[in-house]
Amino acid sequence: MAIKLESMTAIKHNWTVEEILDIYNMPLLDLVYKAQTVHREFNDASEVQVSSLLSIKTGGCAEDCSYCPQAARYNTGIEVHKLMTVNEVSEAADKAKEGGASRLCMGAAWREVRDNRDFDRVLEMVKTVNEKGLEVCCTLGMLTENQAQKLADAGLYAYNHNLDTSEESYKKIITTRTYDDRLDTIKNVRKAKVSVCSGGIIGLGETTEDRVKMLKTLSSMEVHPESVPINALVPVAGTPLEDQPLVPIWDMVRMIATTRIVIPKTVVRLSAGRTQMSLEGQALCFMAGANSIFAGDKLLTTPNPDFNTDMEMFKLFGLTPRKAFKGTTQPVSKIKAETVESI
Ligand code: SAM
Ligand code: DTB
Ligand code: SF4
Repeated sequence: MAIKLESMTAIKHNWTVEEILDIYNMPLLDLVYKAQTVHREFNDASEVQVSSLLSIKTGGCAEDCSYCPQAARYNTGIEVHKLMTVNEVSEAADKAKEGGASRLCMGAAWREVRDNRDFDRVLEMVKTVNEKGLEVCCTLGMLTENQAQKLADAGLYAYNHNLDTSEESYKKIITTRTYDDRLDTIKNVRKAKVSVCSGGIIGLGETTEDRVKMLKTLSSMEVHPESVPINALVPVAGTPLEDQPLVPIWDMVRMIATTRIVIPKTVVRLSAGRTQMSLEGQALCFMAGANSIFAGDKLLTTPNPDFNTDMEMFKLFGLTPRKAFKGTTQPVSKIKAETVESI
């Protein structure tokens, strides 16, 4: 009979900045070893959750996020596009599923959701994608409790709303909303029992302490986010951060490993910036506990490795894509996040 070992690492919600900083600064190989050990204790290390991104409304955003090519005030030359039709989304969802994605994340360049016809259309999109057996995620900006509930009722599985950086550094990157606005939306998503996806970007010019403070905020949440995307800044010409140097792979590995250790059960997503990374670099990120990627040749507006390239990479590393709604037997359209997030 197989003996089930008791879990050796407790899940903590009271990590201090000093403790997290000590983890982040461990000798690199010790850090990766520790992160991989924690990862194997809590998760199936052979599985990677694959999400596909779809920009359902592109550009023209009122916010001033310094990193973002979609802010109307920067001249980035992206093609602005009004809200897609439900049919267009349905076709894109089929393509994502064929490519091996288990989750479709629909992004809109909005400051916040407004209760209007566009939102009704998004609810219809959520319903349509959910009925295809894909996990549906949205990232639409700020949400009220009522809007979060409407999305949940339409079949939304997860909502992405990043903290991006520490509270102190946030003010230098974005002035048109506050850190508390961000936290309030995350609370509203939680209340609607939708799975929370929240992480950040490194390479904005922040300090190590800023990175660690963001992880402190995420790991202090009463319920940890079910997924934490770690993005490397994609510097886009025309944005205030266009001249930022590329993030060294070692910083990405450290950030992923530290996230894995302080939020052990979460899905850590190796997000934007993979086109700038070698296969060896990405292998180290998986060793450090990353267990999700965005797949498909486009993120929202910038390039990303295509599905085939990533499937080759999985084959090379012996990884397999995780099935949608793993761990539940309920009909897809009735699924609520609370029943499916045990990984
Ligand atoms: N407008 C919504 C919002 O801000 O929440 C949703 C879309 S927004 C593009 C989603 C996330 O993409 C941001 O929070 C940020 O973390 C990430 N992002 C945007 N531009 C990026 C870039 N140039 N490099 C890396 N990540 C980026
Ligand atoms: C996240 O953390 N990263 C994704 C998704 N959530 C929405 C977005 C990355 C965007 C990169 C820049 C672009 O393609 O526009
Ligand atoms: Fe708008 Fe989101 Fe880009 Fe900020 S990150 S400018 S809110 S689309």
